[in-house]
Amino acid sequence: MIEKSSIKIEAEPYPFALTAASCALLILDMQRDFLEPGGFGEMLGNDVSQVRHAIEPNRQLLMAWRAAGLLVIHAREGHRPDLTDLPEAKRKRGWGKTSIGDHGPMGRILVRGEKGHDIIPELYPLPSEPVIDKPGKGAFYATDLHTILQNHGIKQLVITGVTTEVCVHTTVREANDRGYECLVPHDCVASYFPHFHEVGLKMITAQGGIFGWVSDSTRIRAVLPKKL
Ligand code: TIU
Repeated sequence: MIEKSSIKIEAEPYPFALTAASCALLILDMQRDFLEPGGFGEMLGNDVSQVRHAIEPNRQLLMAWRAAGLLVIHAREGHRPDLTDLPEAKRKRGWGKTSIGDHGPMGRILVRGEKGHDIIPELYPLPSEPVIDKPGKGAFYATDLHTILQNHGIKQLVITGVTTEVCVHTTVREANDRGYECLVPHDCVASYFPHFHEVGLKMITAQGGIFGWVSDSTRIRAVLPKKL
């Protein structure tokens, strides 16, 4: 049996009471399209090397989470090959030479089934781990994430991935409004813009934890239970 009582984790703005049995790890958009050259991140004019430092802390947290026998969920941002779920407003933005759906070195940009759309090998999902394919920034919008979490009795989320101020922030806000307690390990999220990363984290913890808590992955790993 997983321990039902809570374990305190040092966090901002105050300790997070982790209840392992009802806490899932949600890893957002650790896809080649955001972390490797030639994908969506670079198409938007970003330097993808800025976000790669989050890979190793995510890998260690993922291994610890799996070793504890707890629920892991992965999400990917992307669109149907026919692009029928791509709003024109999203397709047009970016003003680059290429758009979502165009061909790049890793296949069609941000399109499901393409190499660039898939999760990086370091964090590749196990067959038992649900993968949420989302057309937007938030992982709850137009997906079955909430249903899956409810079916597993999940009330808390440790949310990681890229980018801090875009998909992580949007998902933390969505989760908070649906009643989940959100903990964000600062070393497992990253942005192409370091100042947006810093202020994005401050926005989560301000006003007594308006959206949730921020801690680091070492502290979280230290309190995870051993395999059941
Ligand atoms: N552009 C940017 O910073 N992020 C995204 O478009 N998506 C995610 O954050 N996943």
